[in-house]
Amino acid sequence: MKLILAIVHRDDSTRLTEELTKNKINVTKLASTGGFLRAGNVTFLIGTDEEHIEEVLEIIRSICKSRKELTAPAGMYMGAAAWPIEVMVGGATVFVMDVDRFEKI
Ligand code: 2BA
Repeated sequence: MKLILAIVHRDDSTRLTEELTKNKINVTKLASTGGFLRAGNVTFLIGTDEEHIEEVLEIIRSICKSRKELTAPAGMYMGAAAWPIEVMVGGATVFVMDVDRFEKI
């Protein structure tokens, strides 16, 4: 058993949920916030067997696209507001972890 933890852009989260559930993949979504942009994103928890890992990753790849976001750095620079900077976000940040034990109680 593996746990996939995938942090995705909020604009991709509805389609990703639909596609995963359509393929009978169980998913839990958590509202999360990126530390750098301090903007909302969505964290997916997906518990699945090893043989489904690539299928899940392929679905995530097909839906989560990278995009540019503008962010205003915190604070002032020499008395003036700092210029917004552009950062590239996503497609998705994915961690795949081993699960020692899985029980539904
Ligand atoms: P944020 O922390 O809001 O980061 C958004 C994007 O800003 C990142 O996109 C990256 O392109 C850029 N960025 C982050 N830290 C930066 C820095 N110190 N200097 C310059 N640019 C920086 P992604 O890498 O695609 O990450 C998207 C979101 O995934 C992150 O949102 C965060 O919520 C999560 N994430 C990424 N790497 C992570 C990690 N190693 N552990 C936990 N969460 C992670």
